[in-house]
Amino acid sequence: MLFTDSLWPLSWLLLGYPRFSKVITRIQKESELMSQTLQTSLQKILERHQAQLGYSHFGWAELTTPISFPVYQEWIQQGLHGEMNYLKDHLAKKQSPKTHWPMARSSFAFAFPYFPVGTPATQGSTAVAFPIASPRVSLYAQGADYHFWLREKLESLASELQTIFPSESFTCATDSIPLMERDLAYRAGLGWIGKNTCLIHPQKGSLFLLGEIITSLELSNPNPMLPDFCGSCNRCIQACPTQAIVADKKLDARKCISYLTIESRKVPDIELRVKMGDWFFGCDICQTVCPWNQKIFKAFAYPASHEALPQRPLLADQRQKLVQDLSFFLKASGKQIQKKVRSTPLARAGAFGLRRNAMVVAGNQNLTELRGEIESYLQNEKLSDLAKWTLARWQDLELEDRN
Ligand code: B12
Ligand code: SF4
Ligand code: SF4
Repeated sequence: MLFTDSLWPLSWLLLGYPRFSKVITRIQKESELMSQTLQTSLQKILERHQAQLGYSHFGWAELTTPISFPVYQEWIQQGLHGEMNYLKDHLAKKQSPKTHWPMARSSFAFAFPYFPVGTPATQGSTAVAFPIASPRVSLYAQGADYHFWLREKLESLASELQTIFPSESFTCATDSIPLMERDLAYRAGLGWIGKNTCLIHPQKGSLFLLGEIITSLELSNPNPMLPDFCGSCNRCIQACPTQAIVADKKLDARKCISYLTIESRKVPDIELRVKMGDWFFGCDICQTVCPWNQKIFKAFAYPASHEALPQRPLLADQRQKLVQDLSFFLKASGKQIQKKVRSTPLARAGAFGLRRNAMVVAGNQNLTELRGEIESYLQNEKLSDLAKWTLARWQDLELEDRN
C-alpha cells in the first residue's frame, strides 16, 4: 500500500532507486518471515490436535483453480458422472472455489483413516451399532455416517483456530461440497492420485476420507506434492470386476459398483448385474488389491485376499445370516428400512436402493431361500424387471451346477 503506482516515481526521486529497492527487499523479507512464523505455528497447532481428532496426516494449499480441473471438465462432458447431476452443476464453483466462499484464500486438508472400522476414532460421539453383519459393505460405510463424525471433529478444530485467529474465517467441509477434494489434498501434499483415482500416501495407503477447513488465512503449501508411485502396476485396473477404470486415473462412474449401489436411483444395466457380485453397498476391490494398502491390512490381520474377490465364498452359517438380513430389506416398509439404517452411510441409498441391492446379491449368491420375497416384486413398478432377472439368474446357476 505504501508505494502505490502513482507514488512510485516520487518515491524513486526522494529515496533514490538503490535505497528504495533495499526497503522493498526488507518488506518482502519481513512478510516472508511473518508467513513462515504463521505456518510454523499452524503446523504446531494441528500436530497438537492430531492424535485426539484422529487424522493421519494433513497439509494446506492455496484455494486456486484445481490442477486437474480440465480433467474434471472433460469427465463431465463425456457423461461419465451418470445421474450425479450435482457434479455438473458444481462445474463453475469447482473451477473458482473463491466465488462460492468469498472469504476463502486457502484450505487445510485432513486425511481421516476409516480402517480398522467402527473404532472410536472413526465414529466420535455419533457412534452407532451397525445394523447389519453379513451383506458385503465397503469399509468406509461400516459404522456411523462420516458426514457427522468427521464434521464434528473438524468443527472442534475450526473453533479452536477461530479463538486463536479471531479476525479470520474458518468453514468446515467434506464430500458433498463444490470442491475437488482429491486435487486439493494432492496440492497440500497428502498423497498422489493413483490409477484407481484414489489419493494414496506411501505410508498411510488410501483407506482414508478427506475433510477440509476453508479459511481466509493466506497460506502457501509448505509440503512438496508427492510423486506418483503407481509405476508399472495395473492391479486395480485388472481387478475391477466391471472394468470401470477405463484409463489411468479415469473412472466411468456409471460402471462403478460404488455408484451402482449407492448413488444411482436406477436398476443396473443387465450386463453389469453378474459382475456386481455380492457387493451390497459400495466396493473396495481397487483399493484392496493396491500394494500401498497391504501393510495396513497386515497390521490388523485383515483377510485382504478374500475381499479382493468380486464375490466371496459363503459358509453355511454366513449364508443363513445373509438370507436373514436381505429378507429384512425385501420385506420391510420404507419407514422400517429408514429407521434401521439411520445415521449410517446406508441411508444414502434409500429404501429403493437397498432393496435393489438385496436383489442383485440374492441373485448372484444363489439365495433361493428368498424366492417368496423376490416373487413379491414381480408386479412392482420399478423392480419387477430385476425380480425376473434374479429368478433367471438362479436358473442359470442351477444349470452351471449341473454341468
Ligand atoms: C462423485 C464421487 C464418487 C463417484 C465417482 C468417483 C470418481 N472416481 O470419480 C463414486 C460414487 C463412483 C465414488 C466412489 C468412491 N468414493 Co467418492 N467421491 C465422489 C465425490 C463426491 C466427487 C468426486 C469427483 O468429482 N469425481 C470426478 C473425478 C473426475 O474427480 P476425482 O474423483 O476427484 O478424481 C481425480 C482424478 O481423476 C484426477 N486426475 C486425473 N488425472 C490427474 C492428474 C493429476 C496430476 C491430478 C492432480 C489429478 C488427476 O482428477 C480428479 C481430481 O483430482 C468426492 C468428494 C469431492 N467433493 O471431491 C468423493 C470422494 C472422492 N470419494 C471418496 C471415497 C472414499 C470413495 C470410495 C472409496 C467409496 C467406496 N468404498 O465405495 C469409492 C472409490 C471409487 C474410486 N475408485 O474412485 C473419497 C476419496 C478418498 C481418497 N483417499 O481418495 C472422497 C474424496 C470423499 C471424501 N470426502 O473423503 N465417489
Ligand atoms: S470401487 Fe469397485 S467397481 Fe469401482 S472402480 Fe473400484 S473396483 Fe471397480
Ligand atoms: S493398484 Fe497399483 S496402479 Fe492401482 S492405484 Fe494402487 S499402485 Fe496404483
